[in-house]
Amino acid sequence: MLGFCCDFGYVLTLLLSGLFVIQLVSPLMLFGIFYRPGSAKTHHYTFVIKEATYARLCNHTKTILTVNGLYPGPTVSARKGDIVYVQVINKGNKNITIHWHGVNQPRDPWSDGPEYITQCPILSGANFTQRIQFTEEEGTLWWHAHTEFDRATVHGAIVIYPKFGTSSPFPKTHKEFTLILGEWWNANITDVYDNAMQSGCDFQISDANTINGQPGDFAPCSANDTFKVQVEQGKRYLFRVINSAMRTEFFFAIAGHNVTVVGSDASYTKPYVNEYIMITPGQTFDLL
Ligand SMILES: *[C@@H]1O[C@H](CO)[C@@H](O)[C@H](O)[C@H]1NC(C)=O
Ligand SMILES: *[C@@H]1O[C@H](CO)[C@@H](O)[C@H](O)[C@H]1NC(C)=O
Ligand SMILES: *[C@@H]1O[C@H](CO)[C@@H](O)[C@H](O)[C@H]1NC(C)=O
Ligand SMILES: *[C@@H]1O[C@H](CO)[C@@H](O)[C@H](O)[C@H]1NC(C)=O
Ligand SMILES: *[C@@H]1O[C@H](CO)[C@@H](O)[C@H](O)[C@H]1NC(C)=O
Ligand SMILES: *[C@@H]1O[C@H](CO)[C@@H](O)[C@H](O)[C@H]1NC(C)=O
Ligand SMILES: [Cu+2]
Repeated sequence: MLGFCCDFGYVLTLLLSGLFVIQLVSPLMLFGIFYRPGSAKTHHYTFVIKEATYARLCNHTKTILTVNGLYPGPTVSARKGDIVYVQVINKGNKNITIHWHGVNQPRDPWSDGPEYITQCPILSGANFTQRIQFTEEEGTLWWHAHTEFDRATVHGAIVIYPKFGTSSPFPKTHKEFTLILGEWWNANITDVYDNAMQSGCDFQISDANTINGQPGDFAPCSANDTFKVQVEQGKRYLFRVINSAMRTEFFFAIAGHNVTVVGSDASYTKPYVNEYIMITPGQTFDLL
């Protein structure tokens, strides 16, 4: 599955950096004594994993697993160089992990999330504090559950702003918006996963594609809930687009406009103008 490929890459990197740590541990400790991280800040978040009731596509009211009752979940924002501590309190009915998609996690492998690879799941009723350091990343990433199919509803954006005194290499924007593209199943997510595991067949196709948890106004009963942003003609906006879908690649466009890609997966890109983007699961694009 596309969404998970990257994580195997991490494991290799982590194993390699593990070897380096053994050799570098004393120079690093010396360095640690003298090094003062200028304006780096520490942020604290609390993620309560819990069930919440949501209705989409007419009658389909159901409980889904969420962080803090929100679907999509809260945005984690910081500046490059900052450290974020997230206390995950699992009040849900499942064992779960949270993964920081695309963050290198140097020296924090046990906070990285893939279940049974870098950490055991956080048991239902337990809590675990994860440390995330943005050493290289700048732009847009996301976090998501890394257990079974739970990331279908347990996910949110990560926004990493430039360090104080530095700025993004693209023109100033009037405002910015985060668009999390995703999928909604009327069925119970655990059942969708279990059915595929038991039958060996493909996963049941989702009932709707979503933007920030809302099916578009083409979908039944969603006219009042479609995600909308208000913009002023002639102004420049930044859209942070995240594909949180389990398995769907999306084409994304803004009617009557071209988009300029200026970043992807928390790295800046050479500006690229096109009528649309194609975005795969796990990927992010920053668009003007
Ligand atoms: C909603 O539920 C009612 C009553 O159960 C049923 O008659 C109707 O067909 C349902 N509509 C949809 C779109 O599922
Ligand atoms: C989803 O299905 C699982 C397994 O069948 C069950 O334990 C869980 O309670 C169900 N969740 C909801 C919200 O119905
Ligand atoms: C969570 O993990 C524990 C320990 O492995 C296990 O006993 C329990 O059944 C798991 N809970 C669920 C809901 O899968
Ligand atoms: C977190 O778990 C520890 C035990 O591991 C417990 O003492 C503490 O009260 C828990 N905190 C919360 C907020 O649940
Ligand atoms: C949208 O909201 C209006 C006013 O509250 C209501 O009359 C209408 O039935 C709603 N439409 C849908 C599709 O939910
Ligand atoms: C988008 O770019 C194409 C190719 O450069 C151009 O032909 C078209 O007019 C542009 N569309 C808009 C809405 O600017
Ligand atoms: Cu991921």
